[in-house]
Amino acid sequence: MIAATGGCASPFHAASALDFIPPAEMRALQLARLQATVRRTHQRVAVFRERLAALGIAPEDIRSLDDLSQLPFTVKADLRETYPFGLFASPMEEIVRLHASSGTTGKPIVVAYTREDVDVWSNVMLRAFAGCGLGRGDVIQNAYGYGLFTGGLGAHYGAETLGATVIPTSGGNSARQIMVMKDFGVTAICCTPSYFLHLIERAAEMDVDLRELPLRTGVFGAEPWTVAMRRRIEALSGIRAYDIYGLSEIIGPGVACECPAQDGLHIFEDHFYPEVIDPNSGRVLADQEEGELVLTTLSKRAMPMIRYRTRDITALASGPCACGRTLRRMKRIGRRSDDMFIIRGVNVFPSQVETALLAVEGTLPHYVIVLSRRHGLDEMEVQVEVTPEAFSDKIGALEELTATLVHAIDRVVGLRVQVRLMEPHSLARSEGKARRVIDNRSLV
Ligand code: DLL
Repeated sequence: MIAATGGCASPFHAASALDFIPPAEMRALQLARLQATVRRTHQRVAVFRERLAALGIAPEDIRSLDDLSQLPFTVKADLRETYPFGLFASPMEEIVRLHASSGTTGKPIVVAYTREDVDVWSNVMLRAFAGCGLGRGDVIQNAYGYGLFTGGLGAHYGAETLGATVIPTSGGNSARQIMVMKDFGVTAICCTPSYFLHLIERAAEMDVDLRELPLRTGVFGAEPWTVAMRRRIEALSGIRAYDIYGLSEIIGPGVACECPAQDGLHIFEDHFYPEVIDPNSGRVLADQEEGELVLTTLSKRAMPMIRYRTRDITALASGPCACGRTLRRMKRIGRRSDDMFIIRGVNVFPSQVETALLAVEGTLPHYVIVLSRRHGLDEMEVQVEVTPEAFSDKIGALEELTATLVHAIDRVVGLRVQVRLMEPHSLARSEGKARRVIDNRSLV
């Protein structure tokens, strides 16, 4: 019998049990937890109670998982408007941790955890790591930032619960990261994919060949990265690079993670119920249809989220996975609905540009997109670093490479843009989430 909330004497055992249960059992568990979550949120969160009242819905109306689609969405603005604690469903005496995520504007959003929530979080992170083939005996270097960001502590507790050895390096001080990696026998690393690319470079400068170290696994997330980027990372470092997804509003890292099949991310759906909707109409889409991911927490106590609109674009995958897990999968997130920008009427996502650039030999996986406005017209320049060999080529060869890149971007995006080849190491590196777009259009 599975308890309605997380927790089990042996976390490792709990990990495998729920990842492989028959879908019908999972649905029954989800429904019981959903009903409990809706009742509790209705009782304790005024905003939610008022919204249900306005729609004439009572918690008892949720009789099936499909009934979830009657409930109103929650959006980021709800967190801002109730800042800091307005969506909490537990009193402060029961809350053991707060995290915060800063947006691009104004105040951060604040998220809360009870002791049970932290246990659930550790459990899903344990399952994420286990799914990437990690376990006791692994030495995990955790280079996600420790602090208000959920990445550091989320991965830390998960790695400890797994029984692995965790080294809390946090982000930054790259030379020390490489020293630790080499001297402490690190077998796995967690950080953003862009920061790992930076570490690959630092290692080369320090004459350390990552391929000769025991390092074999990377668990990367917190920002979009393409399959082309994964290939580059794996080829340069000799590791397997897994994608992990999550967001502060739902729990932090550990909402979903890849497995050895590297074919979509398994959602820990006993705790997070996924829907994909049409971002314009709000209609729930079928499996395989691409749209905005909406998540409902099924066991969160301090800050339950009902139908939270993530803005992340994906599709749910049905059908069995080669790894045998029965957890549903989602496609890797290539883009957010709000990182799209429009240039001369064409919708562009940074991930399209990344895919186009990395398909061309001679480029390095470091780029930035600069948007500006000249004489009232939008312009887009893609600055991309190229290999030292390419950079030292004759002018004719550089011109040819530029033309190839312009053409490659045009093919994917449908727009001829300017491309500027940059010397290796000339673009800024990030320790956390990379900034891929610099929009100077409002400056004019
Ligand atoms: O980035 C939590 C996290 C930490 C996830 C470490 C994975 C690893 P936030 O700072 O709240 O939380 O940012 C959440 O980051 O809505 C996505 O847009 C983006 N994101 C997170 N993981 C991925 C991923 C953490 N694997 C926002 N691929 C999310 C693409 C991702 N985007």
